[in-house]
Amino acid sequence: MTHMAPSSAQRFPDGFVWGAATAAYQIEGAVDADGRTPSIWDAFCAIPGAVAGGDTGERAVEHYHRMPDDVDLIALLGLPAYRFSVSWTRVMGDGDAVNARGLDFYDRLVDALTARGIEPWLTLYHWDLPQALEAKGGWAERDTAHRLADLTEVVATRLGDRVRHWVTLNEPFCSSFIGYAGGEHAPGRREPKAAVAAAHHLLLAHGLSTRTLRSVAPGSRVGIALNPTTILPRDPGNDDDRAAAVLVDGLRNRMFLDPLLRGAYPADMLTHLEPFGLADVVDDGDLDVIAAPLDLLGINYYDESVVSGRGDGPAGSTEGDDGGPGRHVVGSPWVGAEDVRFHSRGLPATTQGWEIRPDGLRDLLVRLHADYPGLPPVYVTENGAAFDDVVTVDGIHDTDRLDYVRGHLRALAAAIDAGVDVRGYFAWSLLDNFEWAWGYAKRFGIVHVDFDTQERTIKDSGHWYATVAASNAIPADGG
Ligand code: PNW
Repeated sequence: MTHMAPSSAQRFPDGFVWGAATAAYQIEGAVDADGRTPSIWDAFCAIPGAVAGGDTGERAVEHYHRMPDDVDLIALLGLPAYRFSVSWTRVMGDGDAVNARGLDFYDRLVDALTARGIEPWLTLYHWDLPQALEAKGGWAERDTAHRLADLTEVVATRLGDRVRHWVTLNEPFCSSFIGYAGGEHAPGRREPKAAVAAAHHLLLAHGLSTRTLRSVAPGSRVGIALNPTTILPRDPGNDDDRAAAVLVDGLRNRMFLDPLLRGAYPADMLTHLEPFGLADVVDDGDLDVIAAPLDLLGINYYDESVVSGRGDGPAGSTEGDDGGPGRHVVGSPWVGAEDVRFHSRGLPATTQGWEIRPDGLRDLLVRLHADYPGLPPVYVTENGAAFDDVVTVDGIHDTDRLDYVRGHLRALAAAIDAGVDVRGYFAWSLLDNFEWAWGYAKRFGIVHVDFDTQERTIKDSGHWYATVAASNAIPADGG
């Protein structure tokens, strides 16, 4: 990099929250332990070609058995907050009955965190629907929303005395459109109408869970983690490209932001998704439930997208790659917009081909602040990058990941300067882990995991991030 480092440290506002994030299926392993039953990800991993390398979460990084050591690692990094998710099928088994041994694990985790002064941020749903519920139709069924509220009640009743920060859902765009239309994520269905129903039922589940949290764990702070991003037309002067960008922006961003923050689906999405039954699944009163006030908005940020209405790029993929990382053929998550093309800009990219433009984070946050008056306080609930690690005798010098995080933190500071109320940042991820359809081929950790020995080693990015958290600032020397 040739740009000059800022001459003085960039400080963040007092009380800014620094943390790292994980998700249950990506780290826990122990899929049969203590009464856990299969989720859609266990079932999806068994489909030949669904996940690169035939990888599964069966072992993952053994967090279920190494939890106390992993919590020590968070303490060693000096991070004041840790975002994790609860495995639905550990806590509720096949659906109705509470599985005490599974719930005990999260009780121990929360105790371990609070004993070390680490604030738990609990995500209720990070993609691991019980397979038993999928067998009944999954998120395409309205009843599933009520089942998540049941889980919320169980978890909040047990942990609500110690957990003050709750995230209902992680990235409902992915759980609905990628899981039910694109098929690149579990449950691997390619049914556009089911995906649209799933999107609404996920939002409803968020609203019902929020309501439950208000009554069971009063005083807690409740939010949702979305993954909005900027959708740019390849040629801003081309009508087709501009129209494609508006459409993709609708499906990825406004479909979720508008019901939550404005209490209504966007008019253009109601029209666009009319043939796919959106209006049919929305009952009277649903939007009031969905739009209940939030205490915080989680933003997971990785990259931007450039689209055109036609052309020579790969059709309908999520991130510009043609097809999934596994070998099976995946469809398009872009319901009714399957002809949209995604393009690269030739920028430096991560090993997933996700192009790096840190200022995109600032631009996104400034836009959200402008478009949604009354935007709740924002926390970046995920940000990070997949790069290959070179393990050397004197450490893991992941300069590329460190640069990525530093660039995005500078962009975050710029968003705050521009008036956006941003109050925290969680690095994705604490540990290298099971990266969904990419399996173990992509590493996001600020801590390296040897997938054979399970040994954990803090990377340079992790050491650097620890200094940021300790000083509440990006160091002046840039190093
Ligand atoms: C997010 N896409 O996943 C998830 O919240 C994490 O669990 C995941 O490990 C992380 O980001 C890195 O991928 C995404 O294709 C997966 O648009 C795919 C997409 C977006 C987010």
